[in-house]
Amino acid sequence: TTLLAPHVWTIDHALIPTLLPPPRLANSHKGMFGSIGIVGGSAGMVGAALLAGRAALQLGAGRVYLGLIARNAPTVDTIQPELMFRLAHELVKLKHLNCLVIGPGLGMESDAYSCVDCALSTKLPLVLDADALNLIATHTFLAQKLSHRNFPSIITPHAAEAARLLNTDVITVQNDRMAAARQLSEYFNCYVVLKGAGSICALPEGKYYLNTSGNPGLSSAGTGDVLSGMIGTLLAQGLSTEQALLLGVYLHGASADTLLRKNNGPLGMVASEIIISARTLLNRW
Ligand code: NPW
Ligand code: AMP
Ligand code: MG
Repeated sequence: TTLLAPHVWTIDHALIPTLLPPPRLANSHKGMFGSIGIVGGSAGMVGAALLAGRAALQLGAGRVYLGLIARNAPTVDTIQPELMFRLAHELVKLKHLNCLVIGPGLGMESDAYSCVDCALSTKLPLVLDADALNLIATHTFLAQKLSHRNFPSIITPHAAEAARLLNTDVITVQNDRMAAARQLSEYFNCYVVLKGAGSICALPEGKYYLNTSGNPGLSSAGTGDVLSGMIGTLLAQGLSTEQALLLGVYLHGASADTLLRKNNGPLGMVASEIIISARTLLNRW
């Protein structure tokens, strides 16, 4: 890791050994690798929640539960039948979860709102992404509830979501990404991943990391949903919030870099491929 400026480090390959989960014991069982709940998937965007869930499973969570918002949502993922399905409003209250991810494809309707409200009341580490952030940006009550939480919260906005949260425009965010990440972290009292080329991670105590992995092949639908599942699964497996955040962000980009080296074509990659590539990398590290 390189110190770029006071309080600003890089996330690079040298940092990885300090972030990895411990080796699995011979007599381990699934209960030792955590249970994660993923809430999202409103009508037309069920895939976003499936991608987060598949990423969480493929990267080692003991159990993965999906709570989909869509009426008539599927109750099985036939491609990934290991995933379990619960009603969204019951999932946010499940007792034995170790982490909740909320937002991928969540939508902005009233049942989505009440799931975010409920999630913010739990003592669980939270990953808030996509429409959970858009709801927080449009409801002061939720924003205040987030900023008063006493348990770890990670928000993972892209530039447009960050602009909504800060009540500004995308150009302002992109012109000083470090300042935007700092303001989000201070205002909402949380960990921040400001996504995009060179994602910035801000920790609440005022440390910043610039990610060095990733490439424009990631500019495609669903890659952010995969990232939220990745960070969530590492939290559920017992990594500290800082470790899960830094490892998840670096692994996500490095998986895309590996795919780019293998099939360096102009069309980039799709989100599902990132999951598989990440699993291979994490097994190797
Ligand atoms: P444009 O497109 O250039 O005009 P939104 P979203 C603008 C779910 N998904 N980075 C951009 O401008 C998500 O989980 C479901 C990014 C556009 O106007 C959410 O729940 C999928 N955006 C929901 O969809 C796969 C930038 O912001 C707007 C930008 C909406 O999420 C896809 C896009 O942001 C998706 O993940 C920047 N640097 N600069 C599924 N398979 O089910 C400007 N924009 O409106 O928050 O939409 O990110 O697609
Ligand atoms: P989302 O916009 O929520 O789907 O998230 C997109 C994901 O892809 C984030 O993790 C971004 O950091 C990543 N990403 C998108 N475009 C690029 C890029 N040009 N370079 C590196 N990473 C990118
Ligand atoms: Mg997104």
